[in-house]
Amino acid sequence: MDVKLPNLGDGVSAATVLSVLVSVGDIIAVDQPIVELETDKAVASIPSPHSGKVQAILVKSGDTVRTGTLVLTLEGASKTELSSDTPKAAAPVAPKAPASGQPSVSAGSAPVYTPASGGTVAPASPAIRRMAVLTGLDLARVEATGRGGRIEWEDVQRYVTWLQHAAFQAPQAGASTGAPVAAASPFPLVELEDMSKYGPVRREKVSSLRQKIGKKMWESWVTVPHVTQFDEADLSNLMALREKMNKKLKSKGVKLTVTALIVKALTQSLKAFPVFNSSYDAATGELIFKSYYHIGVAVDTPSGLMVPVIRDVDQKDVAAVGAELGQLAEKARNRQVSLDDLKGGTFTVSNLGGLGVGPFTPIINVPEVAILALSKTVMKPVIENGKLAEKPMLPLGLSYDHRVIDGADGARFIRHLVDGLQSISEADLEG
Ligand code: CAO
Repeated sequence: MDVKLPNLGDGVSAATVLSVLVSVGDIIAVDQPIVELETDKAVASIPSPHSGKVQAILVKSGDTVRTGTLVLTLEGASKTELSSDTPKAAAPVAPKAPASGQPSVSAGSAPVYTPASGGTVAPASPAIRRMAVLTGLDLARVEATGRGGRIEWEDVQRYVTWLQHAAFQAPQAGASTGAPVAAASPFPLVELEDMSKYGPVRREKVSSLRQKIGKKMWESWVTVPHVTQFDEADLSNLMALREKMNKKLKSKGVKLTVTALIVKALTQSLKAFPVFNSSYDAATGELIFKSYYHIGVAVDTPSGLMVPVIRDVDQKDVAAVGAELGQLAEKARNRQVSLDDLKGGTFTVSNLGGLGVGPFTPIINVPEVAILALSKTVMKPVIENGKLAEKPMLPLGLSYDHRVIDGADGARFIRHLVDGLQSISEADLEG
């Protein structure tokens, strides 16, 4: 039986095979990851829709694959084991070998690279063109190696690595510190001294997901001027409401967490301040206002941070939002989240409160323009109507893109949110 690549998700036409996770002769189960793919957006593994014995493998690391590409053939697979749904690309990740064709750069040596002659810019994806506008990178100098003469991210990486070496006048080849050969980095490289001279060290390859996270964080940090504003909300009302609702929902097997209530309540503030639910297209100087409220929730997984997205939160009741939050977080932790689950967010919530920490400054999940951090709710003494009272206070941190949001708007937004959380009622939590 043939196993072909499923739909890779909206807008994803091709992917690169990072690794093949099975071998000829393996007996595999339904939903067992068979290959890991990398797209412009994410790294994901593809689950097998059938069980059986692997007869032949038709792809290898580095191949470009598309929806429908034949991945492998199975013996002894039963049609009854076919998933009824089209399987989706699922979860991240595993260590990634350096992509073939990337320049090998010994620490300290100049990568071999011949920049394009300039003048004409080869075709490139909108993400690459936007990055070039934002950073002032001259794409006409980038040697294009993609299909049909397109500029790929790897081409940009090679060019930037070469520029970095040129800019910092790296030592000549042969002056290596003994570090292993490195793949091209998506970040500006800082020259490292040999740390083993101070004591024993151990080098460990980071996973592809870690590299993706790092790249996203770096892109956000260098392209978006961040401001973080802090406040706190008295959750007495919200926690009492949560307890009451959880009693009602117990029979349905749903348990609402504080995160679910806040994610739901937040959409009212986003509606009141639409710029917080927008993206900024710096290339055209336009704000893109979204009439949908897809909230990303940062999930701590064994492989690293992932941000699955709950769609149309404003149209769902809090029970549906809570159930979806639980399912997506579970899928993320089990590496079963699909590429589509990770896309299309308009605003992100990051709750580290369960880990017991105080206020922190979250990094904006670009191309969104703001992110909300939730920290540990603690009982605190507050003065209310002239009397000392003990209240569960939730610290909030709001980071926003200062290019498009002024401090006063940030203050108004966070006050609106705090007021909304403090006066929350069941009506606010309906679909
Ligand atoms: N203050 C105090 N306690 C909190 C809390 C907060 N802000 N948030 C959660 N908790 C506690 C609750 O007591 C909860 O137990 P109860 O059942 O008694 O309510 C317990 O933590 C567990 O909550 P949870 O984690 O199971 O569920 P959640 O919906 O609150 O959070 C999720 C879900 C996905 C946000 C969380 O599991 C997670 O992964 N958080 C880490 C996010 C992260 O890594 N952010 C950093 C990204 S970089 O900015």
